[in-house]
Amino acid sequence: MSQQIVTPELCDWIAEQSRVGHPADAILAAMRGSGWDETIARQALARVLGPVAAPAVGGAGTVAAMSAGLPEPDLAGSRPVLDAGDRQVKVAMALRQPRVVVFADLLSVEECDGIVAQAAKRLARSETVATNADGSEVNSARTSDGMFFERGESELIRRVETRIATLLRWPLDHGEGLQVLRYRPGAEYQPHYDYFDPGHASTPSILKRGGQRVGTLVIYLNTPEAGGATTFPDIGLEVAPVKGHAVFFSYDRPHPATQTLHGGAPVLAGEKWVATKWLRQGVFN
Ligand code: PD2
Ligand code: ZN
Repeated sequence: MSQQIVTPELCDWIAEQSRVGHPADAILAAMRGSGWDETIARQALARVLGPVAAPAVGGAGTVAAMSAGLPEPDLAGSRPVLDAGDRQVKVAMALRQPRVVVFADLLSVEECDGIVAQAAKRLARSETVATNADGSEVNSARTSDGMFFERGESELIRRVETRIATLLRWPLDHGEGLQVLRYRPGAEYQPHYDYFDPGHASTPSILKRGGQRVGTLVIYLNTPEAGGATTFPDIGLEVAPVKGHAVFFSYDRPHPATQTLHGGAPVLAGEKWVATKWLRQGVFN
């Protein structure tokens, strides 16, 4: 096929296949078999069948089974405010495909300051800085400083983790410990995927502990003076960091077709602090 676009005829065909009982993954397989690019095919499926119309990591098959396999806030009814147990959280923006949701006021100002204070004592350079042949430093993908909290290690961390589990309807024990990053002016996080690369030698051993990552929540702990947006290059989205707000996205399999490439744009002035919660398929201990 030369030019591939999602036409009304293609959408009608997908709707008919679904109506007669074919699950989304069978429709995807048929499309791929007749030469459709996987990303375009998934976009078309999502447009016709809904937000999670793609085979889940576990490969269950039907649209209903797929939607059960990912963290997902309860966005039914387009309510502007969600009940996260101990706090009402605003939905500032929601995108279906890829699933990206921006929350406002997930954390209070005091909670943000509390996490920064607890993390600041333990910050270390995030990445080993590589050196060129002449000994000068190579700019690594992530030029921030970071640390990990143990899950549930303080009352504040437990409270925030419980809220996240309620909001995203994903068991608390399927989450990694919160990671805090501090970006100074000029620091950035180049675009990457958060899932573990299936082709990387270390991945099988990483997956023994909790399986793949299936979702990410980046919480902004301060508002930088300038720069530092979280960017999604595949979909042209930039989320401005605002203290207490957060951006959530999920990915049903470890593949670029999920369109979850994302990065942290350089901080231009001031500092940027974030806390990231990665969600796994299974129990992470
Ligand atoms: O700080 C960010 O905006 C950012 C961007 C990309 C954080 C992460 N990835 C991450 O923690 O995975
Ligand atoms: Zn990331």
